[in-house]
Amino acid sequence: MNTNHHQRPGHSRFSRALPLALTALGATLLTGCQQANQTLSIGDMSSGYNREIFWMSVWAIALSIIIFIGVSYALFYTVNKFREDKHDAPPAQFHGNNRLEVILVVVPVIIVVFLSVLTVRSMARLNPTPQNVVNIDILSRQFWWNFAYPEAPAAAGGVVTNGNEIIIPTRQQVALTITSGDVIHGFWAPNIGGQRHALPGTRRTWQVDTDRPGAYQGNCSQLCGASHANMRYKVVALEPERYNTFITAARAYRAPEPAPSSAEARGYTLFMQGKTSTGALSCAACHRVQGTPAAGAAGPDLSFFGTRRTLGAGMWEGERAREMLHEWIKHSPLVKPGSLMPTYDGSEYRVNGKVQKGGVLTDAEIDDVSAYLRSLKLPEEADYWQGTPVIGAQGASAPGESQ
Ligand code: HEC
Ligand SMILES: [Cu+2]
Repeated sequence: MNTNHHQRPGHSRFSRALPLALTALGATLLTGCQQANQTLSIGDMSSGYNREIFWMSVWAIALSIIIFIGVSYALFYTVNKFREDKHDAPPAQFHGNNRLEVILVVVPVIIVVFLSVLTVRSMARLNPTPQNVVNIDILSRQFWWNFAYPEAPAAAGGVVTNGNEIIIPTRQQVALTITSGDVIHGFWAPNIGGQRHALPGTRRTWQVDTDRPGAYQGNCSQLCGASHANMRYKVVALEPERYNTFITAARAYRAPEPAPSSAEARGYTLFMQGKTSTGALSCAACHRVQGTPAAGAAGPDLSFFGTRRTLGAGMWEGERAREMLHEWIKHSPLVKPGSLMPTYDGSEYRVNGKVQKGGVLTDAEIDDVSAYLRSLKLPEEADYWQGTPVIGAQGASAPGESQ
């Protein structure tokens, strides 16, 4: 049907469609990035890390598109031009073409070298010499996180530490040093950039940053056990002045002393001593509360628990977290599979496959302990949730609004 197959292939339709396709692709990428600023995404351009990775991808993708078009063109051109024709004599045969072979080796080498240079440059930019950085140590354990500030010693002893909520300054490089207390976990807060594995016995440091204040969602990104998907955290980025207010208050913080014979005071005693008559273990054995004798390290730091908005390593947030606190203390392994916190309703739970039996606290006693925990508040001006927009959460909420 096509008799003019010795003509040059008709590529005018192709060349007209190409700019259209590229424009569509560009538009998709751009709108994608705009939305990404409000959701859980590596396309969040507030992060220098993400910007660097984005522009590297643009180069890599652009090169790939150029190569794809070049190769496709050569392919279709050749197939069309040298199509077999019954009436043609066999085409002239030739062997070897030095010029062609050199080109086919040199061009890919140039492309690979170019991409390597870009990669090394990005790596160097993402980890500049550690000056003027904020250092934070991350400890990951089944199934929770501790964030410690080695440069912020607390007046009450130890360093400022927060469980499951990490506070960072905006517009500054933050050097995170991660390790694991048990199996391999993964730190992954897409909006601030940079995923890292937490390996037991190893400390690994990398840098992240963001220009925009907000509370960003973080998750464990390495399958680590029953509650891997419930091993979450919040990255709360504050303007530098607010960050400094937080750190200053956190350094000076001592857990408030409960008024005599209040619910908080009864809760304090139970928290510190447990209840031997019913076998209820002391909370202080596993949890630290800055400015009290509680210095346990088997569970997340609870120093500012009253200021926190999450519970169960980010399983619940806001109002829901408040509602769940009683249930949590009563039997956390029931509401969070694999939780290594004992039960306080006498029910059985497992630690490393071994069945254990929890001690007992009455509902009233649990309410007293909850009241004590809620009293563990940073001063108002250091409340890092106040007015912080929540970004990338399931039910993203407006500034200051409680979910
Ligand atoms: C044997 C150690 C141990 C004891 C004793 C213990 N906990 Fe825990 N606790 C943990 C662990 C481990 C977690 C983290 C569980 C998880 O998220 O997977 C935890 C988590 C918590 C959390 C949630 C923190 C957050 O930000 O998600 C609260 C609140 C808490 N414990 C309160 C208490 C109270 C109150 C008591 C005493 C009545 C107590 N714990 C006794 C080990 C313990
Ligand atoms: Cu994990």
